[in-house]
Amino acid sequence: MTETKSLRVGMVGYAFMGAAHSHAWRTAPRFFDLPLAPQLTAVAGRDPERVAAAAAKLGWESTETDWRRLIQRDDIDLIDICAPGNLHAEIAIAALEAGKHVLCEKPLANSVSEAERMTAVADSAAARGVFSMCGFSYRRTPALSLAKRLVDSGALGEIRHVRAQYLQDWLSDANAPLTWRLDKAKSGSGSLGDIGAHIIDAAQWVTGQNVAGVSALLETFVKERPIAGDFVGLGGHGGTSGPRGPVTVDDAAIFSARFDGGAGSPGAIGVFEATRFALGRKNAMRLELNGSKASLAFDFEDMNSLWFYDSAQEPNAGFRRIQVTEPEHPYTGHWWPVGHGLGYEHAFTHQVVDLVEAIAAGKQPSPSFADALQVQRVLEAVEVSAADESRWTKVGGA
Ligand code: 4PW
Repeated sequence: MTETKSLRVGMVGYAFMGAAHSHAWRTAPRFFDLPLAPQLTAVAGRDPERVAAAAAKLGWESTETDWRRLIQRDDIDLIDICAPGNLHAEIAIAALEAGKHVLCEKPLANSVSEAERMTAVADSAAARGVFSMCGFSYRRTPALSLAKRLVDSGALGEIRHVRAQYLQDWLSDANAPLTWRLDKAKSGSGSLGDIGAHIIDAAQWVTGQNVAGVSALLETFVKERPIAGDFVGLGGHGGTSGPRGPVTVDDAAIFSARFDGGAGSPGAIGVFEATRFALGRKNAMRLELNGSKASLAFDFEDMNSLWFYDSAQEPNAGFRRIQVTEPEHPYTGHWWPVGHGLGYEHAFTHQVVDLVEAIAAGKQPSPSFADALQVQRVLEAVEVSAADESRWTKVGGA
């Protein structure tokens, strides 16, 4: 028996996303037959004690305290970037130029110009067989993958409405700490880039249409929060008496949009909403499409379901629930029998599966940095529109 070649991974960052990615790298080869065997070779983080503890907990073989060392190491084939957005461009470009494949968390960058530079480097690296992918993990949720399959099959007809929401509530408490996600210099934007980017990507990917123009509002409800100190993570309580610092990002983003249609069909119109202040909504990442023949609706809080209404087959019968846990559905046949269902972490595992398969086949993985650059352009258009009293703003490059 020939031994499967390794894909030696070096990961930067080890907090929430780092834990999700570590789980995915460990789990993917246990449930899927992969052409390359992921090896959790090294994890990097600035604090030596914390990174050592994270490595032990998450299953990494060694540690570095400077991401540059990961890139210099010749026993690493792929750099997985789970660091805040202000580091993405520098790390990704250095890694690709050193011949390492890259998986980069979303949003791709903190600005369009960074994303453009990353995409140019990624495109030339791909020509040398060095590949990159942006971590829009929700694409790999089986029910959203099935939604894409249905749209591609023509089942919805011409798409007219796109309704996309990403609703969370972990910042509703005005004393939740001022973590890096609330610091524009590190995160680029707030709800807009952190979770709005996911619904922009999902809407564009499922419909096959790009957002061409927007009219937007951004709001910051809580202007100052307790300094985070050692706190790492989402939400939490930073106390009421200590020093506070300014929140420099949006708490909520809403915008209306026109899509570009493509291939002779008129574009859809859309509404988007991203907030971390929707009390009671924990991870309501939702997409609803209304086409000329049928409609579909997805809500991550009910992630093993896709709701479908076909006007020809079931006139006036309302939406039908498709239980997306069966072997014929995307990814699900590799998991549990008789419809036991999947969770948040599975999309990250599927992301690793698709990335490893693309690398082994010498093909560009999806979403590419170019796909993520298009999302970045929408984020920028939203900010430009919101800063100018919601003026209609064309998406750059569209
Ligand atoms: O992309 C991630 C989402 O899946 C975000 O960075 C944080 O986790 C906040 O929501 C979820």
